[in-house]
Amino acid sequence: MAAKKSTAYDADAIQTLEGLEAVRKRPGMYIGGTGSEGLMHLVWELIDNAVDEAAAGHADKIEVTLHRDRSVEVSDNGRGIPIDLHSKRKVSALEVVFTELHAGGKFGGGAYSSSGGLHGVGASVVNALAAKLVAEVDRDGATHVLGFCERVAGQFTGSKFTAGHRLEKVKRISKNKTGTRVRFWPDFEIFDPNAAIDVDEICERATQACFLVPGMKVSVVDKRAGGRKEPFVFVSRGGLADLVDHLSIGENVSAVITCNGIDHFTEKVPVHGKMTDVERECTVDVALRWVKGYDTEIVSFVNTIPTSQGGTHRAGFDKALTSVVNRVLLKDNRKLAKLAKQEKHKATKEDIHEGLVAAIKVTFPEPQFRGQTKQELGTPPVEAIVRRVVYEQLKEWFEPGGGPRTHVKAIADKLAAAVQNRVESKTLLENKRKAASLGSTGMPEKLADCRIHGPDAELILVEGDSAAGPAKRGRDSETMAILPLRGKVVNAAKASQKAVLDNAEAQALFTAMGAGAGKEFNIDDARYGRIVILCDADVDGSHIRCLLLTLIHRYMEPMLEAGRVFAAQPPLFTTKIGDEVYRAYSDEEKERITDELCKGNRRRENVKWQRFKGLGEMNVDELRYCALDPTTRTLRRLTMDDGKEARDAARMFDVLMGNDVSLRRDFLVKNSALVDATTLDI
Ligand code: TSJ
Repeated sequence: MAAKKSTAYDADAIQTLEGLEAVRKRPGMYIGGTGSEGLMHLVWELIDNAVDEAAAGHADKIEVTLHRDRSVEVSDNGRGIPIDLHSKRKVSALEVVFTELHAGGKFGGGAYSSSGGLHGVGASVVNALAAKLVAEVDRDGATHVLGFCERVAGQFTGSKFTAGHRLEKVKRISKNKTGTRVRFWPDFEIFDPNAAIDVDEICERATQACFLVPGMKVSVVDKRAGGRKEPFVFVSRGGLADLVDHLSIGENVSAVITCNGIDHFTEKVPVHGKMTDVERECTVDVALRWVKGYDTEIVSFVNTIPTSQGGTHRAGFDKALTSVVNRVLLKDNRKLAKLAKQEKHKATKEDIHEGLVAAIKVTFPEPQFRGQTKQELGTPPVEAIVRRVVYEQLKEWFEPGGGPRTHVKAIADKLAAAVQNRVESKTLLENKRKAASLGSTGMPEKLADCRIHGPDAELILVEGDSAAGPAKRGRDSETMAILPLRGKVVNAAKASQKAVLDNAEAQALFTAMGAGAGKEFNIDDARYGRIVILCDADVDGSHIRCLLLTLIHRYMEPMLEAGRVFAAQPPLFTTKIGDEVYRAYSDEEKERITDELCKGNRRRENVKWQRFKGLGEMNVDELRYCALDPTTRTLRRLTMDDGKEARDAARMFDVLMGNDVSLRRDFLVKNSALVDATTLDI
């Protein structure tokens, strides 16, 4: 619908609309795309604005409603977007927010100076990509409304729209009631018709935001067809301490420790083109705890923005932690006395990170970001501020009179063991290499090695001896090495480093790779460029694959990161029609192929599928076809996410189900991406 001519649309307004047209011409530049992800961006923009108002201390309730007509509404009980006339444009500030690119809610760093800035695309982008938008502001004893039809400001009355800049007062309300409500109807001329809003993703993001703004209550209501009946409501009183608790997996070593403080710094910023010193106040909030195990989870934020790449706040935290652990917590530790004589008793950052769960947040105006994706905090003086706060408060917690003694001792024991383990396992690994049943080549006896090593060589881990024979015969012995796994593979999610290095199967794998293990692993030394896991398609096979992947994730992570770990996927079913062999990797595929085969006048019951035999029962040709020959086999590339999933599953093996094997099987079948049939050819 075009703007009616009841109000003359002035030159300024037309110019601003041209700005919004630019967004419609290149939506990808502003929101990444026109699919579901792009649509989600618009929702984030509204939610982030409301969260910023709450983070500034002006709101404590946010409501997100997904309406049946595909519109989305976000409201808060903050001060209400200002409605007074904007000095330059002679229209309301509210209209400017929704029509001027980059005006956002930021007003040049005034009231919102500690908010995101960089991550927000601005509310005008929401309007630019909406067919219709209605903003309501509660303040000064009334509800004020401004609508936008195809980006043009005005008022909706029933199905009629009248263009104009004036806000309508639609209701008298209590003087104390304030807030902002924004509802928009995405323009499906721009968005893919099936672009959809994922309510779970909204709940997840809302939960995260709640940890950053303690006391803020977020509700998410899904009124769409098939939506959840109950609204999702979340609030965190403990903030970062709750977040750390939420991120803790497994058994805790200590309670959550919190540190907070405020300090100031000055920085030079251009004011009217002149470099001027301005003083900034910086708030530091940190929460941390150790859990059993070795995984590290450290998250950091500036204001309400996640900094996945860390930055100066994270650096200050790491430095403080390393020095306070060594100078206070582990000072004169008896377990480290022997190592102290050789000057090997100092805990490294990596030792201290074992089992650490931490959340770091700093709050200050106009943060600088750096790095390719701008997800790293750059502001230099923040490092020293975080370092001071964390050092001083952890020192107090570790010293007598601070935290509970049992907790302090448990942390000290854990970190002393980490130091010991590191120093010992270095020698252990060297000794183990010698002690393992190694042939004259220094390689494991059971390894059938290939002739050429390096990036093009491949190490195939084969479950069981019976499959190893055909695998050896069917491979290309130039570049493919076979390592049969006979014994039990250690569960690296739970075993100590020492127990892992003691495990014969793990040793054979590390020795064959020849690149060390754990922190010492150096991918450049690897004798093979790829690892291929070849296990049966049944539950036991998935279990072994899960353990191998967990082992690789913990001790050879760079291989996984570089995308050099694969799982071979033997078919689940085969059938032979004449001379032609058909293979199916899932039930659906089996049905699809049957349909295809019965298009003529063949009857379904004449297509007899054979369930996959064990790898050990395959003949050389079958094995070559589905696991060895690069031109015919199907491999699935395993990712870091698969590694994490395997680790979590491995952790659960007995945490959740004791030793009940059947339950464990169900769990594996349900949860493991390791048994799903997503495939990838290389
Ligand atoms: F994205 C958005 F702009 F559309 C939007 C903004 C959406 C939602 C749901 C909420 C908001 C929003 C903005 N909530 N609260 C505010 N606050 C202000 O814009 C505001 C209020 C008062 C003052 C002041 O200095 O008095 C300054 C600002 C920026």
